[in-house]
Amino acid sequence: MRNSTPMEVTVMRKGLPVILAAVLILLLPWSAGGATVQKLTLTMRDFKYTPAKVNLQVGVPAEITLINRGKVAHEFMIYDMPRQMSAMMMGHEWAEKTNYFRGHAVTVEGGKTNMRGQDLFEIIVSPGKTTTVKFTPARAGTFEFGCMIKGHYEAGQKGTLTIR
Ligand SMILES: [Cu+2]
Repeated sequence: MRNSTPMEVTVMRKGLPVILAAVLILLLPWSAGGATVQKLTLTMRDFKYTPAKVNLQVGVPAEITLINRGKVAHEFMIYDMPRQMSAMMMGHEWAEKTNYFRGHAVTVEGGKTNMRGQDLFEIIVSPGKTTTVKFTPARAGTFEFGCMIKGHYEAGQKGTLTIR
């Protein structure tokens, strides 16, 4: 700017509102429709999730795609970080008690689901299948996701979901 000729300054002054208008037009569909979706893909294997550490933003629609590349079915549930979860039944109880999806509107495309009352509790994905889970995280914190099928959690099929 310091070396600009008067001509260049004029162009810049006239050009700025046009550029601003163009930026606004580009941004409008995103802000107006809330079209931003945060997408995550979790691959399920016998017996782990990849990646095992993921992040989501609170208040932004989320889409989690679960791909089962294992030889057996796997579950997906999100719950509070457990202090200790040695036995499988304890795990299921904890996951149910602290189920992240409580009070959330959740859409699941593909896969089987189990409900607890009005709330989605777990999603079961068959080998070779893909399931998409859509919801808007309402609560921030550090949570665990895991598969509570006998032996799977114990073998390490779990991960950490941080919601900010
Ligand atoms: Cu599993």
